[in-house]
Amino acid sequence: MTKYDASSIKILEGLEAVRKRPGMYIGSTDKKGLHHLVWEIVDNAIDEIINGFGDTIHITINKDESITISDNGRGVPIGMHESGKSTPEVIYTVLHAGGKFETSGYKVSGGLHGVGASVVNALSKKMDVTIYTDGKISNIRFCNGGVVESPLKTIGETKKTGTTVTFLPDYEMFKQSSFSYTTIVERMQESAFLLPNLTVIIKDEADNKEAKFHYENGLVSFVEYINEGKKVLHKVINYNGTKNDIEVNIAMQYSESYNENIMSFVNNVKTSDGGSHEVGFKTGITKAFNDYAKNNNLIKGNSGGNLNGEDVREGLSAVISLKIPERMLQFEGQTKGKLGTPEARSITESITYESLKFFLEENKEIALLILDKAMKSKIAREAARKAREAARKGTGKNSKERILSEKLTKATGKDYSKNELFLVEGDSAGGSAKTHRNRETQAILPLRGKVLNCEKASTHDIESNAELKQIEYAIGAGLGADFDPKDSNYGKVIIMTDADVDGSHIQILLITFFYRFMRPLIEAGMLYIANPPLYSIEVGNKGKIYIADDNELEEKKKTMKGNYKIQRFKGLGEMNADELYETTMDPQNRRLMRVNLTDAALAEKRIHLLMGDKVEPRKEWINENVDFTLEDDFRK
Ligand code: 28F
Repeated sequence: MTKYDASSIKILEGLEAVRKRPGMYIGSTDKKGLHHLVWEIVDNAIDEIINGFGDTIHITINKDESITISDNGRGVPIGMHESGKSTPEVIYTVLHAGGKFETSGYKVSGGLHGVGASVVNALSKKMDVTIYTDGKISNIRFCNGGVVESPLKTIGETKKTGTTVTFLPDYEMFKQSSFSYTTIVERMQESAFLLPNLTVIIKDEADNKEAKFHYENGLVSFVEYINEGKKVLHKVINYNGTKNDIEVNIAMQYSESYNENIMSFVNNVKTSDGGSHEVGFKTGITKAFNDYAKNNNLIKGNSGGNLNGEDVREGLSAVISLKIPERMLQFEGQTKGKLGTPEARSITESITYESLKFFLEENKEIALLILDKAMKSKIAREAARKAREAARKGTGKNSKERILSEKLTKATGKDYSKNELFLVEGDSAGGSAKTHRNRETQAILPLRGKVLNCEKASTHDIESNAELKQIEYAIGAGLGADFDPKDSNYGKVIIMTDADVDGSHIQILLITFFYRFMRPLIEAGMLYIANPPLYSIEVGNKGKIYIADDNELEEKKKTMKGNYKIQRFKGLGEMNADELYETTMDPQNRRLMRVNLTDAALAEKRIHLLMGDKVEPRKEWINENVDFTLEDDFRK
């Protein structure tokens, strides 16, 4: 039996504090917060492996929506703690016990990492810890947010070592009540790329899915994975170096695409907002290519000087991984996803510059291929800018006003931040939207059919595409490197399509366009998708109610009495102008979804998969993700 002494009461109070304000400990209680619980336990297993003990992590999503994570490390020590409790009991109930165990040498104290296994316990209905060590199998169980249900006891003998943790989150505290196999797979695959001696096996018992990751070639495999399906210009370049205790490891490769895709990690944790190491990397490659071009007389005097950063990053995929001692770690930004450490900039820059300089000298053919691409980017960029400037000023057939006057119905209000641009599928829906809109704040731009697939488009291609040029001019904030969301004529850009497969496709195509050419607009949270209702129900003469989706319809039907008429909207065009405004455009009633690139690389990878040349992976992906999970994953 558990004795409730003073220290136990203190512990329970600590756990209660977590349950009162989970957001303080795990950031949020949405999908992200729920999975934070998993990362918390997984990171302990990874730490043990980084320390040189064990090499395999198993993750199983169980049928009852609990999750089991195990490693084959040394096993959590099972001895008694000075408090009189077993070490595992302390680790899983005392807040910050071991707080990211000091052993690993490279801790990441930025962000929410390492809040401790006790936080997971506090937010779980059940937690079961089984430890294989000292020839014994030991088990301890908790319930209801960290209450000891069964203290540590020996339950068998074993020659194995390791730790297995199963927990069932208290789903009443979360907005989502199941784990996402895809989310776990994506994150663990990333870990496997970063730790070449790690093997991860993930299972979903409910769906009979399984994945296994092990990448002996680490970052090189990571970049190959990012560039899968693209036409690459050369083998992956991989270099590393250490200065002042900072370890730099980088893999990079150019492809024929026009995208730039740089991902960075510090102590195996992703730095989503970049920071000093990325800045150093970018400066390093820009210098190395410019020096090489000059030394080999490849930049002609009159064509106007250096290649800029944008030019040398066109078509570049790179993964940057740094190991920084804890005492030198600095993180910035709201989510602490940006590295601040100043030394990381100069060290990454000099290691990049020296390594690349050497590589280019040794690999003339590759150097010329990349430089040729960068020069073309420079020329295209300059031509595009000139064309845009001419269009902005001009009055001729290419003038901005002329191009827009044909299609755009402007908002009359002058407070740009309050104005909204609706990109509407089809002229008929566009017509309805024009008729009944808030004239002051809402502008309408109808789109004809499918827009250009921008996966492979260059800035020049956009300039010669009437529809995309209309969008560009309507927003009025430039394109690509010149784009600045502060110049946007609209605070919200809203994609409004039919709720069918074609509509979804148009959404993906438009998101691809914005992702490639106006990414800061997405980052600023200014891109949205409108959600037209799927059904309306009419009850006698009491008027209509609108129903968002099938789930809501089922719920509603249960409450309906007497006669009623259900109508399914096949498209925006089936609604009259009033209905369209009331359900989908009126800020009081509409349900907008914000397009959110939490993981640009993933989106990039997906867009590539869905939009690229290869048909098979696209089919496979769509088959695996029915119900258009894609849209969902672009959003929070
Ligand atoms: C499924 C999750 O949590 N694995 C872990 C270890 C190993 C040790 C340890 C963990 C000791 C005193 C803190 C073993 N032997 N997987 C895991 N494996 N924790 S968590 O020690 C915890 C510290 O307080 C371990 C020797 N030293 C450390």
